[in-house]
Amino acid sequence: TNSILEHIRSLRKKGLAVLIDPDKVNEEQLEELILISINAKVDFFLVGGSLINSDQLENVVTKLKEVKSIPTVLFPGNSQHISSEADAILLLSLISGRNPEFLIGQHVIAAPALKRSGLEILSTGYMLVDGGRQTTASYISNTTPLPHNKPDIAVATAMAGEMLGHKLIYMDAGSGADQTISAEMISAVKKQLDIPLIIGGGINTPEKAEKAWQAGADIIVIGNATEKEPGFITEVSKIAAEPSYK
Ligand code: 1GP
Repeated sequence: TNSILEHIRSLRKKGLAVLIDPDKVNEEQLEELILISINAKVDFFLVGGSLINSDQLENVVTKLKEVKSIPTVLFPGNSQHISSEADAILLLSLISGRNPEFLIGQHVIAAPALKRSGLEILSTGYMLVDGGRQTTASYISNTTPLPHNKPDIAVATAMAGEMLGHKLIYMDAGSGADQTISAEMISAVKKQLDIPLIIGGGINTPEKAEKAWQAGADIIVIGNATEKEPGFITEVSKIAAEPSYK
């Protein structure tokens, strides 16, 4: 079924996803994040990251799956980051980069297991954008992120991603980015896209969240800032509840 994709397409509000890095949360913190997310009516949990050093992915997914009101979507760094317990997976093709391993290589390795898993597959054109410092994602993927101040490259890349059949575009400045993706880049890309646009990386104030939504993000992803201060989820969700700009 395409239930999660349909859910994303039908979002009539500013979508909010909370990213959980299995390496960074203990059981107690996870419980707190879950409670706050339920109250804040978060739309999705994303679970994963470029590098997972612990063996906690499966445990975290199992815990999140107890929450019936919020779907759990995997955000894998490679072909090993699969848990059939989740609802769906962002099958990321790193279209900002030129490393075949992350464009198609890992996908070939993962395909048989993905098919067996029964996970809903969300084909996603994934674009890393320079956020002012080297991120784990660009280091691990051995790719150069898109320049911060070149919206035209971002537009052409996202267009190519949609034309290739991706169902979603995710532009990411990387976890803990100093600079979020500019409003100019978000709105330029959004204007040329008919598929939902996900924006993340360095969103650590309600103002930055609002700016990204206002520029045209359908879903924003918050990770780092929620680990530091789970109450951030509540603050951001208050903005999400305000009438949409679109
Ligand atoms: C990173 O877009 C996500 O892949 C979220 O970034 O951790 O900086 O919120 P932050």
